Amino acid sequence: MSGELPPLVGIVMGSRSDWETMQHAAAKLDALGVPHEVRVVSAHRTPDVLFEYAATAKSRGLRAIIAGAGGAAHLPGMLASKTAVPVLGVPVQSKALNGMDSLLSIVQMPAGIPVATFAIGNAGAANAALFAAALLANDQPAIGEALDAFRTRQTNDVLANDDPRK
Ligand code: RP5
Repeated sequence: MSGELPPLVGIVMGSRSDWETMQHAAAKLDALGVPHEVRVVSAHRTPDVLFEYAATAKSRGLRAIIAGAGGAAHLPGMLASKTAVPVLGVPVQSKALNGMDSLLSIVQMPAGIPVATFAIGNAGAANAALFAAALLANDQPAIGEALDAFRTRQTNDVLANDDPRK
């Protein structure tokens, strides 16, 4: 849904290789009608872009930043250090350590600069998007209604398929 309305959520990731995971955040925001943008912003390879992105996030109207990174995953914490916009961190599943490195890099922020940290991988990306939508729902009724409808559908799907042998 990028392009039409000004984005309310920024999805950023340390590398194009993170898109396989982070597309799950974009898909959820699309499904809920949340305007968003998607960028590759690397803490290590493009630090100046990271600073610029964080410095302008609030004035551009972003209300949340979903940041995915793997390995030595500094991106969410560095963004959070440079903007007051809430940062939702998604640990990408790394090849060497299965994402434990990403998780610990993101979750173990010292007191003072918070990053809301989600599960490793696809579930974390999807849940970060649902969480961002829940934040926005406070003053965007259409997003709240979309979120309620999603939950109702999810519940009904489980209830309609409650015998795992079928
Ligand atoms: C991190 O390094 C990225 O977030 C990615 O998860 C990881 C590997 O990046 P590539 O080598 O695939 O570009 O900065």
